[in-house]
Parts: sequence; C-alpha cells; structure tokens
Amino acid sequence: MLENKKIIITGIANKFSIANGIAKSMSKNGAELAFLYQNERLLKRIKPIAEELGVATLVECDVSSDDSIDEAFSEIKTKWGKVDGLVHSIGFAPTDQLEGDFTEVTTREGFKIAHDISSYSFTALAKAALPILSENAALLTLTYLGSIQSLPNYNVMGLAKASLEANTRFLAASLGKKGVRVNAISAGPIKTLAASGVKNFRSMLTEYADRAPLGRTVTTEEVGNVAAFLCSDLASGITGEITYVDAGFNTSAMSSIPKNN
Ligand code: NAD
Ligand code: 0WE
Repeated sequence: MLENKKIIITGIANKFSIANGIAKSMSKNGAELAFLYQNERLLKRIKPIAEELGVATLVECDVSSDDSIDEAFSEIKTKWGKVDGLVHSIGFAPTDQLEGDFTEVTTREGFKIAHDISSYSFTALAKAALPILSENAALLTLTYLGSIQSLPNYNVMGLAKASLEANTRFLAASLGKKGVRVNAISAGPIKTLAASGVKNFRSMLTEYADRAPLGRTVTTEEVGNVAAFLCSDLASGITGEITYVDAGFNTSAMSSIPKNN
C-alpha cells in the first residue's frame, strides 16, 4: 500500500507510543521511514525500534524550537530529497494543567505551551516539509475526543486538540492546490507514556470499553493501520477529515448492557 513512499514519523517515545504502532503498520505496508525524536534521552528507546523496522534515518527535532525544526528538515532534505508523508504524533501540556478543575488550574503559560506544542507544531512541521513534499503527499496528526466534548482533567488539552483539528482543515485548504492531503485520526484512550501520569486512567479505559459498541478499547496497531491507509493513495479522495478510531465510542451515548435495573 505504501511502496516507494518516504514517510517521516514523529512522536515515538517508546514501544507503547501510538507513533510506534503507526511505524509498524507503515513499514509492513512497504514505506521507507525516518524517525524524528524529541531529544537524546529518548534515543536508547528508539534505536531498537528503528533497527527492528530497518529504519536508518533518525533525526533529533524538538518542535518547541524553530532552529531545531529547520536543522532536522535540512538533514532530511540532504538524505531523501523528497518526502511523501509526515505523521505528527505529538502532544504536551504541563502536568499541573491536567489535574483538577479547569477554571482553577488553567494558566496563561499552560495554555500557551499546550497550544504551541500540540497544535502550532503541526503547522510548523508542514511549513518546514513543504519545499520537499511530493505531489500526492499526505500529512497526518493524532487528536482526541476532548476537542469536542468535555471530560474531567483533560482540560486545556481539549482546547489545544480543538485548535489542532481546525489546523487540519486549514492546512488541507492551503495545501490542497499542491495535491497534498491533511487528515487527523481521533484515537480512543490507550495506555501510553503520555497517559501514564494521568489520574484514574485505568478506570477511564474500563468506562470506555463499556460504552464502545465493540465493547473494548483500541490498540496502537489498529490506529496504525488506519494511519497507513490515510497516507496511502487508497485515500486519495480524503482530506481535512477527522477519522475516529475508537471502537465506536463517540457514536454511542450509553452502554448497551444495563448493569443494574
Ligand atoms: P507518547 O508519550 O508515546 O507520545 C507523545 C510524543 O510527543 C512523545 O514521543 C514525545 O517525545 C513527543 N513530544 C512532546 N513534546 C515534544 C517536543 N517539544 N518536540 C518533539 N516531540 C515532542 O504518547 P501517545 O499517546 O502515543 O501520544 C501521541 C499523540 O496521540 C498525542 O498527540 C496524543 O495527544 C494523541 N492521542 C493519544 C491518546 C491516548 O490515549 N494515548 C488518544 C488520542 C490521541
Ligand atoms: O492527548 C492525550 C495525552 C495528553 C498529555 C498527557 C500528558 C501527561 C504527562 C499531554 N501532556 C502531558 N503532559 C505530561 O506531563 N491523551 C488523549 C491521553 C489522555 O490524557 C488525559 C486523558 C487522556 C485520554 C489526561 C486527562 C484525562 C484524560
């Protein structure tokens, strides 16, 4: 499905990362991959993953810095010349923003960081990649239901994801004339590093499974397969779209089997 495509993957922190599920599926489907990693500290986790998938291009890129982004893309340009796809799997808010009452805990600085790292970085990477993007290239990001519905503790990240989804539509409108598609996957909750510090995450997963039509949560492999499809030419008619990979959770208002009545 992705033969002869060169795809950049961001956001692998360890084997549990959604970006790792995406890398595995894209690799299985024939893509040649490059990994952008946040900092050197993560290298020892990423190297074995890269080796297993035969990925030779590992480049440091901290999306909070324009210089870091510029350096990373000049390295990719030298190595590859062109790029057929980019996966943005990056989200961050300071921990103090993600626990407690929204009105009380949200600060100007927390808001700024969450939007900078979780939404603007998608625009920034698209901008940096544009000179080497091939015709029919595809960009993809990862979002969450908290963008359109409130839930406890997700707080300012919900606002940042709403911005990221609008970002997806505006990038799609901007890059469509070049044949470039831009989409997002809204994934159900998965126990990754970004979820590990979250209070009551396990009980959230149970509640999700109860309400989801499939009666379970989703895996990074399932998200990865949809990512591979969206970045392939099979999805040539899809852009600006948010595709839910959540076992149907967002389509269901109540669990189907009453517990007590
Ligand atoms: P993860 O912790 O494995 O991945 C988050 C990644 O963001 C890490 O690799 C980290 O290095 C990277 N990152 C953070 N700040 C960065 C910076 N300044 N520069 C470069 N990289 C930076 O967790 P994950 O759950 O795989 O998250 C990936 C994406 O999926 C995020 O956008 C997240 O919001 C989204 N998402 C997660 C879930 C879930 O339940 N896990 C559900 C829906 C969407
Ligand atoms: O988007 C996310 C993860 C967001 C996230 C998580 C962290 C934890 C560690 C962003 N920044 C940080 N910063 C840290 O320091 N998800 C969709 C997973 C997630 O996170 C939640 C959730 C869900 C689901 C936080 C609160 C409530 C639900």
